[in-house]
Amino acid sequence: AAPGVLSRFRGALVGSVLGDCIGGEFEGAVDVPLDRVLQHLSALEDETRGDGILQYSDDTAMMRCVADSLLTRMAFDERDMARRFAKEYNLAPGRGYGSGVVQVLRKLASPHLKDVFQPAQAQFGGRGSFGNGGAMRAAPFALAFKSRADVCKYSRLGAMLTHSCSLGYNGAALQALAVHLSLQGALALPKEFINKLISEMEEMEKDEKAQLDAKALNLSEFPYCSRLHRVKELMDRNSVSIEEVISELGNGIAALQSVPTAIFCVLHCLEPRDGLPERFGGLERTISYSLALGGDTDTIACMAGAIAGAHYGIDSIPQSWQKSCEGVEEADDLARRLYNFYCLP
Ligand code: 8NA
Ligand code: MG
Ligand code: MG
Repeated sequence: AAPGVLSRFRGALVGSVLGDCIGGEFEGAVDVPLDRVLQHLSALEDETRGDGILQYSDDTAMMRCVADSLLTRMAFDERDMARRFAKEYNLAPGRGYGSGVVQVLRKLASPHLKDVFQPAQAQFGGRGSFGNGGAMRAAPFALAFKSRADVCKYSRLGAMLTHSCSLGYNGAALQALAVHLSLQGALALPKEFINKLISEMEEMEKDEKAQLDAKALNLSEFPYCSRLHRVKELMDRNSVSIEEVISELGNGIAALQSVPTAIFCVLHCLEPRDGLPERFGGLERTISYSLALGGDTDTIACMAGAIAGAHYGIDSIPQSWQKSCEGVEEADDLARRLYNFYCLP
C-alpha cells in the first residue's frame, strides 16, 4: 500500500539526514566502487561496530534551521532564518561548510545588518554562489507550503540568503518541487513527474536574471531544463553506466551538477538494479546508488534521500540505519510538527 502523508513527511526529513550522514564517508571521492558502498552500509547493521554514530554535516545543520524557522514564525521570515543560519554556524563551524558560504554566515551574524540578502549578493565578485547549499536544505519548504507556487517562491527566497546566483536558488526550487511532487505520490508516474519538473523549470529559466547568469557562466539558455531532458533520456535507456551518469549530469558541488543528478538517482532506483542487494527497498537503493557516483556524495544522497523518503515513507527506512545516524530523532520530530502545520486550515 502507498504510504500515508505523515509517513511521507517523516520519510522526507529522515531520508535527507541519512543521506547526509551516510554519504559523508565518500564526500569528494573520485571513484567509489559499489562494493565499498555496500561494505559501508552493512557496517551500519553491525551493532557491535566500534566507530560510533555517523555525524551530520552542513546539509542537515542548515535544513534544521530552515524547519525551525518556518515552524517558529509559522511563515517564511528571512531575518529569522538568516539569524538561525548564523547562530548555528557560530555554534558548530566544523560541519563541513562550503568555503565561500562561511563569509556570508559571518556577515549574517552582525546585528547591524540591514538587508539580510546583501551578504550573499557580494559573493564571488557580485555574481553570487551557484553551489548546492541552497538546494541541500530545501526539503522543509515542501513540507510547510501547500501550493506549488509557494514552494517555489519560498525555497528560492530561502536559498537567496546564501546563494544569489540564479543557478543556486533555482536549483533549490527544483529540489523543493521534487520533494513536493513526491509527497503527493507523483513518482508513481515517473514520466509525468519529470515532465512536470521540466515545465516548472521552463517558467523559472525564462526569467531575465536566469538568462543573464546562464550566459555569464557559458551555459546553454535553459540549463536546468536541458539537464532534466538528459535525465529523461537516461531513464529511457536499459543500462546506464556510472561514468555516463557522471559525465551527462555531474556529481559536483554546483547545484546544476547535483540536483538533477539526485533526481536521476531516485528515478533510476524505482526498480531493482544490478549490483544492489535484492533485499534492498527503494530508499536503500537510492542512497547506495547516490554514494556510488562519488563527488559531493553527502549532498547528493541528502537530496535524493529527501525525495525518495517522501515517496517510500518512514517505514521503508531500516531501523539500523536510523540508529546509526546523528539527528534522526530531531528530524523526525520536525517532520511531525511540519505535518501538523501543513494540516492547519
Ligand atoms: P559555497 O557557496 O561556498 O559554494 C561552494 C563552492 O562552489 C565555492 O567554495 C566555490 O568553490 C564554488 N562556487 C560557487 N559559486 C561560484 C561562483 N559564482 N564562481 C566560482 N566558484 C563558485 O557553499 P555551498 O553552501 O553551496 O556548499 C556546497 C557544497 O560544499 C556542499 O556540498 C557542502 O557540503 C560543501 N562541501 C563540499 C565538499 C566536497 O568535497 N564536495 C567538501 C566540503 C564542503
Ligand atoms: Mg555537507
Ligand atoms: Mg556536500
